[in-house]
Amino acid sequence: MGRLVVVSNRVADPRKTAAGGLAVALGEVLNDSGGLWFGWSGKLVEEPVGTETQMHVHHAGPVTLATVDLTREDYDAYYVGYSNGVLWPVFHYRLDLADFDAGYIEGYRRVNQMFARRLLAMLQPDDVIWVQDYHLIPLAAELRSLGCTQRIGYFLHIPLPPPLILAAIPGHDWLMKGLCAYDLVGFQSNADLDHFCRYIQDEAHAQPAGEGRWRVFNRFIHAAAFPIGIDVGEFRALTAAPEAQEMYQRMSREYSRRKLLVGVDRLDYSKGLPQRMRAFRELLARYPETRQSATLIQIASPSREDVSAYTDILHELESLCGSINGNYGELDWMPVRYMHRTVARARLPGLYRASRVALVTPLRDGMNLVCKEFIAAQNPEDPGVLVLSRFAGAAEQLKEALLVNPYDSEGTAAAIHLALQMPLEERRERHKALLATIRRTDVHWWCDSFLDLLGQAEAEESGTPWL
Ligand code: GDG
Repeated sequence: MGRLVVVSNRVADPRKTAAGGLAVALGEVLNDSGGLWFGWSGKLVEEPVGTETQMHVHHAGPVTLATVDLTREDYDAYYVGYSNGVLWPVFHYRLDLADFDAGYIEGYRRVNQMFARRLLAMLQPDDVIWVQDYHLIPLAAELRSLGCTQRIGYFLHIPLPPPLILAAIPGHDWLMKGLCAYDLVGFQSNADLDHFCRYIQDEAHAQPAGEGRWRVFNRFIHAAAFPIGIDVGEFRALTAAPEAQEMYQRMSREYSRRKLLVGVDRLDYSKGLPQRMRAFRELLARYPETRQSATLIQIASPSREDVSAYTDILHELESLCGSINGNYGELDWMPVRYMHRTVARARLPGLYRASRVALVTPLRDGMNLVCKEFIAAQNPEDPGVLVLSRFAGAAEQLKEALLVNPYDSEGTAAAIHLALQMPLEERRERHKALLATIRRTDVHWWCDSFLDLLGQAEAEESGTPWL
């Protein structure tokens, strides 16, 4: 395979220890092939729309990191407006939160065109390009219209909803046609893949052309599911390191008489945090013995605070935590410990390992990596139990978790109660199966299997007109 070129909204230096599993895994492949990683620098400049902003090029060993700045107007329309104000809510089935402003889609297209122009100048003939996530759906179409004939793959990290929900987006046909300019389109789950296949059949008359292959808009594309994983080895090493050990000891001492439940999420309306609090309140109400014996630690790390739906969810959550503690707390026990802060990555595994139950209950999630991190951090001799939403992509794989419907607070409370009481033997059996699954489909498997299939996909025929 030729040189790998990764394109994503943000670029991470894979050598930095704060980088997550995805950056590390992509970094490894980029290192092997001496690759290029291209994206936004994270910097905003005050230049007028349409001027070419600055490009920054750094070399991290054999990997080249190339980033461009955005103007404030482009950022507001492309990132805050269209990516996070339209695509994020709609793809998470929240049409009620979408803000369909015509200016946003223009800015989204403008930034994708600018990315295409800047990237094209850096491409080599045998490059293989891998575009990440919802910010950059039209990138391949823009590259193709400039004459790019290299192989281009795309992976969507968030869910893809059914055709009727997608059709609520003004310009959905343009957006989805853009996906068909790739050679391979990857999804987190079979459910998302199925929605894509239905859409291109219903709206674009796509014809099946062999396993996972379609003929659509006069060209062939592949579509498949690649559930993303974590670097299990790296996470277990992090769990054994001094900072996590120290956290584990401290939490175990502090909660020696109580069982700890843990939730770790970006503060996002897709994560179902108010619903989780209502289920926990239901647990305290219906099972009085839990009142003195269970404590929920909820980390809600700050996220996208410039989008108004995020401040609404913050207030709802604060009010629920306050009322649960006010109604059920005792002088020597508070049911909920809620933190609107980011916890250092090195300490997270210690917190996971000290917890008897993890509550991973999103209303929708492409995959969800927290549940996989929780499994990786457990002591196999005395593991905790995973309570997982059936609406997380991870639920397709993690069948040995206790699967719940997060909208049903009574049902979720009953599952949490079961988790708190689960006998050791059953905890071990479930954990063993879950650990085997996340090992088999770790982030390296994800990367390799995507790139293998992209390597097999036919390269775009040169000169094919596009859009
Ligand atoms: C998107 C999709 C898909 C969270 N709080 C803290 C913290 N985190 C870390 C977790 C985990 C990551 O952030 C969150 O990953 P998720 O997968 O759960 O969710 P999204 O951020 O929404 O990611 C998702 C993912 O892309 C990958 O494809 O799984 O479905 O929505 O690693 O540990 N990390 C630290 N402190 C925190 O307070 N250090």
